[in-house]
Amino acid sequence: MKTVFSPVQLTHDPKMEISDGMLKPAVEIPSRAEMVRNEILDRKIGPLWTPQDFGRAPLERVHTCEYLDFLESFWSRWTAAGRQGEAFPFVWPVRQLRSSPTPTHIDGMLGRFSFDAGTPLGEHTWAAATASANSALTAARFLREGDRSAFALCRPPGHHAAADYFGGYCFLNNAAIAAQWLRDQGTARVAILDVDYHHGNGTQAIFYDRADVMFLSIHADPREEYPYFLGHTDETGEKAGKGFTQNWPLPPGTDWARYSEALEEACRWLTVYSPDALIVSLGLDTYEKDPISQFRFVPEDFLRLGARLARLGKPTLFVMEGGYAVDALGSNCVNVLEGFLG
Ligand code: SP5
Ligand code: ZN
Repeated sequence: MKTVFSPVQLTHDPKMEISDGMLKPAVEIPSRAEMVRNEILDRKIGPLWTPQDFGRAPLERVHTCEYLDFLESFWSRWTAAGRQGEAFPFVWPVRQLRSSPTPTHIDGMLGRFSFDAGTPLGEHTWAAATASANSALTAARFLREGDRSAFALCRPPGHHAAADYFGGYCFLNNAAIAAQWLRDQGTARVAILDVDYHHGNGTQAIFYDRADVMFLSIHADPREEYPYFLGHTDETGEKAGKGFTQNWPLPPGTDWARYSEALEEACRWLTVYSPDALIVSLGLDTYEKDPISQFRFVPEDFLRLGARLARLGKPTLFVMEGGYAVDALGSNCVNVLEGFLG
């Protein structure tokens, strides 16, 4: 299985984040990607490729131009406003407040294009996020060219980012961009299975009214866990997409026995839908020792997960999402890939 990764993805290097309402050391850090890359090479999963630059067009198929312009120009606006260091949003257009016209002040723009304060933007965020998206696109290209599977070592992650807002350490929705690109290349039906501990709110929002991209997510119950405001069982899609979104919120403390029941249900949906390509939003934060999460996967469970996904028999693109137990991240991630390869 080919892996795609660019060292440019390491340049987004936040020091702090606002987590649990407090300023804390950042957990979505460059060493995450380095740990996974090293494990890929050590365990000889396959060759490492650097991404091709797909330009802006495939990003615009998922994100609004206004949002992409904001991300791209953010750092020059921020420094022109006399600000320094990484930036956090702090005011949002909730409910009765208006989200248009778009503010011209950088503080208003930050709130307009985000949904949380936990996601620092820095000087190199745009470069790293576009490199991450290009890794997903390049891996998708390998599927189009006939590979049975590919791994996009995406970091920063993507599944919390929607068409016009960032959050949850995510800026560009790598999995959604790859899914849309596959559609545009002629892949008729794509399914995204999101196994990150957190609900993939951005991906769900992007494809909510569509039947050509199914979205399935198994995650911690949003009543108890971030992102709190999406990911409930009654969210099943709308309009043409009715029935093409499914959610399995699970309680804190969920272990493999409970998780695999939900996974079997998701696999039944996938079998019936029979997509031409499967994209796995691969979060490793279901691990029992993850510092911000509360599921109880042991390392062998990641092998089991990979093996189960292989049994679906579909061309499969793995796109990395979360996972913050950095020392174990490489081995847990490669366990899924190795489990898949058999
Ligand atoms: C891609 C991804 O996994 N994003 C996750 C973003 C989570 N941000 C909120 C973190 C809140 C952590 N609360 C932990 C409580 C136990 N200390
Ligand atoms: Zn997560």
